[in-house]
Amino acid sequence: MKSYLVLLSCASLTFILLSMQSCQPKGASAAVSSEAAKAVYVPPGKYDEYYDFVSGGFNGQLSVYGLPSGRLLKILPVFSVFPENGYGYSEETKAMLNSSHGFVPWDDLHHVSLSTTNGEHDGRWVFTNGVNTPRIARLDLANFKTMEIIELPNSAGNHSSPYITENTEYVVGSTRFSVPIGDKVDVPINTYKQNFKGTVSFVKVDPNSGRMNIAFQILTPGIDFDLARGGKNKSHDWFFFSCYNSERANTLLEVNASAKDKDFIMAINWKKAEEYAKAGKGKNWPVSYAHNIYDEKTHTATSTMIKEVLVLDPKDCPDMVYFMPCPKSPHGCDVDPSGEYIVGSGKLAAAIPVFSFTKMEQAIAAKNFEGTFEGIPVLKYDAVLHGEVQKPGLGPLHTEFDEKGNAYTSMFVSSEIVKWRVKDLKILDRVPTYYSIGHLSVMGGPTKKPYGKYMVAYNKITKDRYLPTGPELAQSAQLYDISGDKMKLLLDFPTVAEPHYAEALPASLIVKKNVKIYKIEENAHPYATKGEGLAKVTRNGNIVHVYMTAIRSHLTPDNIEGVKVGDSVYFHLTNLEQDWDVPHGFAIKHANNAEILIMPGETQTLAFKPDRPGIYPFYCTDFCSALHQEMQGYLRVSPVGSNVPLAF
Ligand code: K7E
Ligand code: RUQ
Ligand code: CUA
Repeated sequence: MKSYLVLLSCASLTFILLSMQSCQPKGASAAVSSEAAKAVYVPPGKYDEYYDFVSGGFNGQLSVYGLPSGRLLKILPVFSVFPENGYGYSEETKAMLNSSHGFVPWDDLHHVSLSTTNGEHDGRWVFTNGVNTPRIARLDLANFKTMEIIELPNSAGNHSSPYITENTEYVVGSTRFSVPIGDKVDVPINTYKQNFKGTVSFVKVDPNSGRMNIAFQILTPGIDFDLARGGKNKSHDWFFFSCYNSERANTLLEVNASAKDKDFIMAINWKKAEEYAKAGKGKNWPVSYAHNIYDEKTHTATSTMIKEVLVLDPKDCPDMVYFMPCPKSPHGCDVDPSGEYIVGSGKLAAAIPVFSFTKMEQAIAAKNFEGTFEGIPVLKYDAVLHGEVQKPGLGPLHTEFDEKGNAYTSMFVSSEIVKWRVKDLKILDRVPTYYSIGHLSVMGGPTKKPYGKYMVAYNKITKDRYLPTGPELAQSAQLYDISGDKMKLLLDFPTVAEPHYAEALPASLIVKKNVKIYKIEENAHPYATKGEGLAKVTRNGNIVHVYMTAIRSHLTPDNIEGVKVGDSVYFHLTNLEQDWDVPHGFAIKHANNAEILIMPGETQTLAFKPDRPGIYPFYCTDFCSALHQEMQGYLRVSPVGSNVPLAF
């Protein structure tokens, strides 16, 4: 470097030396860098140890990263249309994005829950939440597809979701924005205190198929629910939710919702709720919500509108809901692997309160209440507190746990992670994050048996970590080694859109599952074409169905005539391949929607309504073979009333 530095002026020399200081560590720290490089290096052709499922925030997608390498393996569309594979564009997948408000092709996806059996990952499903149009989605890890989306009625801002119970009995959602529900809908906003309410939805998950159904909703006061976790072991029957705005402000929340010294952690005994539901204590409310299911045999989604939901009012169901006071607008709400400790993170609090489940049970038995809030008993803070982590840093948000009894809390304001011991609340270590960390994720952190080893920080602000790519930089995740006493930063890696929570799974749980290829003979799509000889074009009125096949390297049929302006043409493309990673794509000039990408053995449909006569070329959009470029054809569209016969 020196050899050409001499040519530079003094000012630029100073600048370069300064930048060298910050980005080129020397001596001891250089050794750390090469150690870090080794720790995250996955040689070409080798696999990562963990699959990390990272929420995409405002892109409505989920992305899969390999850890420790930080390599992006896949983007899975959930709540947003995805031009890459036609999700939400193909006739088969449109119904996945249906709601009681019609087609909603976008959402804000914050959290991820990997299914567990007995509190440990079972590698079956991934649940995610749509915040904006309250929805919960289930993806299947046998095909990495969004298989089901259920809308939550009587709710708005489904933020504390999709957290699960220990055996994935239930997945929950709850209301961040209290809203008028039931028959009161159009009311003045300043009647917030009388008319605005929330709900918690308990969505039952079928243990075999994974199918979701809203079992019941619990009516709550109009305060804002933020995050949640299910209990474990002794707290198995309970669910915990953080909530802010117990002031019930409806304007300028930044001031008005921070007036009180304490808000709440809400504890719900869901086993009791189940009993009340069974005993007929609930009421069926008329509502309307969509339940969308993708069927693997027909490769088609269907959407059903459901017309009522069972609502339990805590007034009619004693001993089901309690409040624990929690300092200063808690955000995160996390349960340790033993199920004994519940951590509520008051964003504005100077300490992190840790509650004891045993003490909570005792306080409930002794009726140790400081009063009630909207008819719900409020337990005494001192009676339920295990203790407070003192001076942790500024802006505690989320906590995860390792296998050695330690907790890790993200500090948004002071941009750091603090490691502390759960038993005696002693702070053991702290590391900076770059910058303003939101969630963090320890491998297996929310399970009963965390794997530890790595932790990832998901930062909200990237500022100077990468060269500018415009005024906005990709969000930055950071990987830490947590196997020793001190946390060590190993790697920065950019993410897709804005990750909130993420959860990782040992790769062995996926590989063993043997993700499968669809067998062509099992394809039950009504317009499947199971062999090239069966390809055809049919007309019924002005509806034209094209039964098309794709195999390396041609589309059949590839010349189609007799289509007229104003016809509705459906290209049903069946991919006849039976090999790994040989999708074929399909696009036609001016089809105003998109392409579709068809996996081996699958059928997908692209609809096309030509608006003028002409010759419309179509082609395969995925480079599939040496003769991929030759995989093309023509559609002739004639004027209305022409008598060009149907031919193919
Ligand atoms: Cu803290 Cu939406 Cu989970 Cu983001 S939330 S950080
Ligand atoms: S072609 S390999 Cu369009 Cu050069 Cu892609
Ligand atoms: Cu098929 Cu390219």
